[in-house]
Amino acid sequence: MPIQKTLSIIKPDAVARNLIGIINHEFESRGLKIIAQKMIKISIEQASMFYYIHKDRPFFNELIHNISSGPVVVQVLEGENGILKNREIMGATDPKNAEDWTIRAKYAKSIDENSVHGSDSEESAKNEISFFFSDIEIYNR
Ligand code: YYY
Ligand code: MG
Repeated sequence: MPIQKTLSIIKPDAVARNLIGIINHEFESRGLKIIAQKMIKISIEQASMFYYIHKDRPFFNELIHNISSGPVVVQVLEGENGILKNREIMGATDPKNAEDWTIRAKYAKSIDENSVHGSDSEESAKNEISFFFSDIEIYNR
C-alpha cells in the first residue's frame, strides 16, 4: 500500500473541549504519524477559500463560521493508505452514522460540529496540505 500524506484539522469544538491529546492518540495508536502540526485561528476569508467546493451548499455559512470560531490544530498525517485510513478513523460526517470506535462517534457534538476534518482524495490532500503548510514545515523522510 502506498505511504500517503493527508491534511487533518482538529476543529474548534474539539480544541475547546481539550480533546487535542486524545484525538492525536487516536491517530497515532492506529498507525498514522503526525509529521507536521500547528495551532492557528482560521479567518472567515481563509475558511471560505478552504471550503470553496461547498460554496453553493445550504450549510456553507454555518460551516465557515464554525471552523473560524476558535483555534484549530492543523496537521499533516502520514501512513500506509493514509488518506483513506484517516477517513476511516474519523468516521462518517454525521456522528449519528459513524461507527462506534471512530473519532466522530466518540467526540463529535453534531454534523456541523464534528470535531475533525480530513482530506478526501490524493488531489485534495495535496492542495489542502499546501494551503496550510510550506515544505520546510513538514518532516520528510
Ligand atoms: O468530508 P466531511 O467533513 O466528512 O464532509 P463534507 O461533506 O466534505 O462536508 C464538510 C463539512 O460541512 C462537514 O464536516 C460538516 C459540514 N456539513 C454540515 O454542516 N451539514 C451537512 N449536511 C454536511 C456537511
Ligand atoms: Mg470533505
